[in-house]
Amino acid sequence: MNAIQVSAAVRAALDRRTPVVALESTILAHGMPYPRNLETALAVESDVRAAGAIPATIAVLDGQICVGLDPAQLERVATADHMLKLSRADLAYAVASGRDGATTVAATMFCAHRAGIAVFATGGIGGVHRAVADTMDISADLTELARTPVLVVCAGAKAILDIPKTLEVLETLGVCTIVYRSDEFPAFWSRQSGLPAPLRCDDPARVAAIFRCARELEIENGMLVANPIDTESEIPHNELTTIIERAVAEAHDEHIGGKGVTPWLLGRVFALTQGRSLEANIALVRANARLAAQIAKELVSFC
Ligand code: PSU
Ligand code: MN
Repeated sequence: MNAIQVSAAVRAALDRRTPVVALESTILAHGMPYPRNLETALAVESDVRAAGAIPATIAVLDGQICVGLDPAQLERVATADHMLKLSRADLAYAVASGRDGATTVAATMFCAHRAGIAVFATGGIGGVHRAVADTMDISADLTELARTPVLVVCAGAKAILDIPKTLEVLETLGVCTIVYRSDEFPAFWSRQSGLPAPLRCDDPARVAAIFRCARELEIENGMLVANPIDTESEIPHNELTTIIERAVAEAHDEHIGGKGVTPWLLGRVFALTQGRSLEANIALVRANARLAAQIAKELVSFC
């Protein structure tokens, strides 16, 4: 079975040891409305190229895990209304049934590693949900970070989550969590979360050196690099507090559960901020792609 199809451009980059950055597709299919999702996908890919790396957006199309999408495939992911949301748990189902699906952070890490890609950029990772005591809802992104040696650049954990518990779980799972150029762990749309950075690093070359060292030590975990959103694009933490509390309470009242929780909450925060959250989300994912490309370049120059 050849379920993983690596595009010619990504294959050539990997063979020539050109830096490659993996990108996920759930953010496109379930995290942003059309047409901004497609514009963002194209902008993020060109940001990666401009920074000297090759983008590899990952999705499942007709049961094929595609690593590296062309513009028509990106459009299909951004417009199709039948895209499944695929975590590790769902990948084999989607492949065996010939389905289309967008990959979450967890599934994208898995596929990237299988394809030989070490660096991956996203917006915000999933984590421990605020209602965890009732729902046991803890994103599979955290367990994937514990088991798959891929470096994930994000803007922290989404502020709709319980960030203190998310950081505790990352520590328990042994995931090296580094904040880039800040002493505070960022909260996705905001630079601040009120929580200290577990570790701090100010230089892409050092981040690459740490990842490389983890490989040499045979620490088989992933690594998380949290890149705070820039000051001009952020929505300050205190402005979001009541909006997020309201969205979380509404999700509970509407009995939103399982895979639907994160997309639903992102949609509610979009509505309650009159679209400001989307502009922040686009700015942060583009910044993460640029940083990931810099780290990927440092990583190839090491070997
Ligand atoms: N980053 C974004 N928007 C998103 C996501 C990340 O800016 O929509 C997606 C990722 O695919 C992540 C998922 O894996 O949200 C988390 O979903 P869940 O909480 O169901 O594990
Ligand atoms: Mn969940």
